[in-house]
Amino acid sequence: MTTNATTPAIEEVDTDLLRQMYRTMALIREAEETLLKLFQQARMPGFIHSYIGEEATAVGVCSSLRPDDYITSHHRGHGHILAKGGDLKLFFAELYGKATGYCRGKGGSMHVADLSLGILGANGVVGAGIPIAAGAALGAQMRGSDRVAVAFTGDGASDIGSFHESLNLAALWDLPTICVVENNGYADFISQRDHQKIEKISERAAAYGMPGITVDGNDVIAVYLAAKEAVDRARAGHGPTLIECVTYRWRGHFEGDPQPYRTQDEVEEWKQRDPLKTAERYLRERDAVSDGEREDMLTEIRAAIDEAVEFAESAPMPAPEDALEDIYTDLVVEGW
Ligand SMILES: Cc1ncc(C[n+]2csc(CCOP(=O)(O)OP(=O)(O)O)c2C)c(N)n1
Ligand SMILES: [Mg+2]
Repeated sequence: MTTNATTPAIEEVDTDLLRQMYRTMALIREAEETLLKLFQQARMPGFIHSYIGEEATAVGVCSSLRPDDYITSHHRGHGHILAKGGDLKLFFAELYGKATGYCRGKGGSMHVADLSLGILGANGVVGAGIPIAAGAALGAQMRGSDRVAVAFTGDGASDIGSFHESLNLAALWDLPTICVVENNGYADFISQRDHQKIEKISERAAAYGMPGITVDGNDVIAVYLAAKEAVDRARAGHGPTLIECVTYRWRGHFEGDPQPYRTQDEVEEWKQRDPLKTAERYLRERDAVSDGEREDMLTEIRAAIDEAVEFAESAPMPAPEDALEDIYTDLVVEGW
């Protein structure tokens, strides 16, 4: 079954939840904008794949999850970590490669994990998070637990073998997993129309024997409602769902990408569909946010981010002698 995006039932979403979702989206936007500034000032090392413009997807999906549910993320994963409740200080310290970071500075931007929050890891290998989520779902099923596992992935990743293999087995074994394809229109420097024949990725679900749905990935309510239905279904033992969230990345593939493959007009057009503005409109329609409240919220978020940056910048680098600690293989080669 493939369903078209439908008008979301706004009234089904509680105002407190809507406010909370807006706040988390604003937190992700502010954290990402701070990261960009730090990167431009050469204070932030490594590669940055910005999530700006896609916030409604991470937040809509993670708001439908319980704290003990699992997620796997990818190279553009900052939004997922923060939407699942990631700690700002540990997050920033990890991105700085510091010893106090989530993975003691050994993971960086593309490998943030927090097992206590069910965040099984971002992943620099395209498509690699999908079988990990399927495996976590299989584990939950075998233990008789009702936890579900979400794999966040991209349109490019939906062409990778691990996507097809994971969805096939997930459907066959009724695994409690949800594959969320963030279709932001591009894989690296290639537009969707140049890397796959189909337009709607959710149509692939039919080939595996699972429901598939395409939603407006910039509308947090639409995403939340689709995710909630899929999560309820998975938790009740009825198997996986493929959710395609149609969205757009405002920045280049990575910071420094000259973006010859798209026009600034296209970018500007999508900025008119800012997911934060849509969520704010929903709140204003309910009289649930004033300019003053919005400003207070942003001030509070910025203060928390400043504190996290300070924590990260003043933290020590990992000690060279700890390089072989916290790794899964314990291979000692004679003479090394
Ligand atoms: C297995 C693998 N192949 C190729 C790459 C290089 N690579 C990094 S990101 C990317 C594009 C991914 O596109 P998409 O899944 O749409 O995610 P987006 O960047 O749009 O969020 C590619 C090809 C990689 N990291 N891993
Ligand atoms: Mg993409």
